[in-house]
Amino acid sequence: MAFEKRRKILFDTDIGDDIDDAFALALIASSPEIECVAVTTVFRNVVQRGKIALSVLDDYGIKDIPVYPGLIGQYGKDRIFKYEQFDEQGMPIVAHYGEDMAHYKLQEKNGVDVILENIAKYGKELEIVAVGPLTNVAEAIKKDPALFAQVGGLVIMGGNINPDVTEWNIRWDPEAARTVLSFPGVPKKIIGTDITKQVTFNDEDLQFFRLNLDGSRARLRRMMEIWIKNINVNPVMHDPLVVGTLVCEFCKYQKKYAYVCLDRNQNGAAGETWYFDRKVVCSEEIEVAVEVDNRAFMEFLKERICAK
Ligand SMILES: [Ca+2]
Repeated sequence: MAFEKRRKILFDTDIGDDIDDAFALALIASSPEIECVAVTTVFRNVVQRGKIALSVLDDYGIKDIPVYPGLIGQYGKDRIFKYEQFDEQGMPIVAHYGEDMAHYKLQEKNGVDVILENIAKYGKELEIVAVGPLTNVAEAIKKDPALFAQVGGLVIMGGNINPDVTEWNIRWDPEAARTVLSFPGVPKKIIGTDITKQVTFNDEDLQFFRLNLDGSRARLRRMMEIWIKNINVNPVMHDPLVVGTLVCEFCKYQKKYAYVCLDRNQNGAAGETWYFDRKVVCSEEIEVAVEVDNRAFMEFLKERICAK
């Protein structure tokens, strides 16, 4: 069922390594129900990520959504992927970045300040949609918790309902995830990989996107092919599902209390998300996705981002 109200969002993304962020941004650009006031990038080479974001928006005919670099996190210069290359300054080159994106210009302000400024401007009207490590969002909370408390909601891709599984976004900054998920008073929703892995392209889906991402969308197809070549599995639409739920309710949720594990040695691995039925220390209430209508979502995604 579609929602009636237009959703005002700020999109915080680590676009550029996994392919799903780019599809999520294409979905935002193709969805009149969503008004995106800003994009902020996070994790390592945030400038190249911003240029990739601008190129996707441009390819979808959107020129008025400003893109801001956020924080690189504590893993800025370590090798993470075996196919990874570095520039002359030792900064990792983002896999989906191409020289044809070099001319795009990011805004000068830092993403963390932009998150707070937009909360000050829009208050409860604004939702933050966070689909990368939660470094920027946590820093905004630390900088001005009273202001942050005025945001309308947080919609997060991350975690896993299975307590033994760590998920990328939480694992790369578990302290930030703890700060965000234990922040009281703000409505929160989270969709974990136990759900998002159900929206993986089957071979038919993949063929559809290969055929229909053409014209100005060919760059998105090129990024998809780079990802498939590097990872060698069909794309998984983690982040687009989160965006899709802003338009139609593709998921069912349960209210839980989320606890992010920071312990690297004893009681679990850093970045595990543990969900409880009642409040425990360092936890706050959150709606956790427990079910998805995966085929309905996939048809929606195809229709939206390949619309002629
Ligand atoms: Ca992401």
